[in-house]
Amino acid sequence: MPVISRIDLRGLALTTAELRRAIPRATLDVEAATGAVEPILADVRGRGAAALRDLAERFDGVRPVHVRVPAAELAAALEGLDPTLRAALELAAGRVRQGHTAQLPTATTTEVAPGAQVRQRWVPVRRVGLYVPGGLALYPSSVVMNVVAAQVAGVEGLAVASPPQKDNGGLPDATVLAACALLGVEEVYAVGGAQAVGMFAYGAVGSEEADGGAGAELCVPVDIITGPGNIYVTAAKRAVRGIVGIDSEAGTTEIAILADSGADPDHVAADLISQAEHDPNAASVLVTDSLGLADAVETRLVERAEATRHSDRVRAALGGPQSAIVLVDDVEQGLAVVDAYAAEHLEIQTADAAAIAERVRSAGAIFVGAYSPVSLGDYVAGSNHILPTGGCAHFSSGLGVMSFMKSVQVIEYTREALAAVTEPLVALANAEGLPAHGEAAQARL
Ligand code: HSO
Ligand code: ZN
Repeated sequence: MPVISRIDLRGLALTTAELRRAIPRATLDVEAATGAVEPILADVRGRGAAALRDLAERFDGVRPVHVRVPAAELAAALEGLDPTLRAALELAAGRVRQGHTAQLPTATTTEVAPGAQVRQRWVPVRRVGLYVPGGLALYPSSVVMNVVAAQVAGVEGLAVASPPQKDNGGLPDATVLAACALLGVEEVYAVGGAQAVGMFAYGAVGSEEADGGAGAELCVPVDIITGPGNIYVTAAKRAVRGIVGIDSEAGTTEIAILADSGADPDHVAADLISQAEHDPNAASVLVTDSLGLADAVETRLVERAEATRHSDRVRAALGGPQSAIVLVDDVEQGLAVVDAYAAEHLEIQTADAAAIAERVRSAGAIFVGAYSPVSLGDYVAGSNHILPTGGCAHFSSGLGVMSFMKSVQVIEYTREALAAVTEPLVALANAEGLPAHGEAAQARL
């Protein structure tokens, strides 16, 4: 079996719908997971911390003593953090802070007529629940992405949840805890999966002494839940949406690379493998008009997949139906293909890469040129790595300060300005059969 399959689109004039289906996606059925998460959400809602401990035992293989991580454990984790790693986290956080500060929206004021003012101002939500996955890898970098974006937005209440680890006495991973402490987050829970989403959406009361006693308020509900996760986390977020706000769906990772004959096949292969190592269902897609590049990348994929630490996972991801080398006639057709695919991450490694990137409508994040690999954005670029997957980039954006903000419209008219529009106001009110609306304006004049 080849390391990766090929899809040949050369010579085909595809319709928009055909373009969207040209690259298959992993069949991870979030809808199907909904049935599994509903009882979990109901259990957390009904029994609070008692349910959280039972569910941790079942799904994480450990029963946490502390559902909320004690302050002393956070301090100890920061104390024990390797200095090199600390410096790396500080660099990452600094760049993400810079990149996100520039995103802050400005209020607008419009004088639509003399004395007639409409304004829009932006406010952060009060409290957020930030999810940091565990599972096949550990994600202190996702602490940085979630927390810094929320902090720059001005959110006052930040709570982080991450799965309890068997080898850390039922606490989340030590580096995850250290990253929280480093960024000043004091409220951290050893809760993973759908149960974390339930806790954030409904809040949770304590059940033991370690929670402050049975019935004590352990976790207060949040306004918005963000962060990446598996299909159960994603299904749970869908289920509680409306009770709380959620960010876009950030599920199993995807990388698409649009490359021409000028790209370095070894770099292309390295980048495809870098995201394949996340998950056997990860998608790695190369779209190219160069048969020479396709062949050379395939050779390098075989060699690198063999040598890499997570060889089995990488081979599963590359060999899955969601990964492929796609042959196109030219970069122009390739652009249409990747735009229709709407990858979480899109690399452009072609001549005039910046100009091509400008023409992409749909991608979670675009990495331009030979020296901007996806792993740069995963850690230290200054952008956010919590990005829409599964085609959600067609209609949603990666995490940023706007994910934590909402706008309020403010209307202020003078007597004269109101008088000037009362006639059309009354006409509209009467047309809708709502005369009291018109009378509310007329009564003032
Ligand atoms: N590529 C992942 C993020 C990540 N990579 C975290 C390494 N650590 C999804 O964008
Ligand atoms: Zn990654």
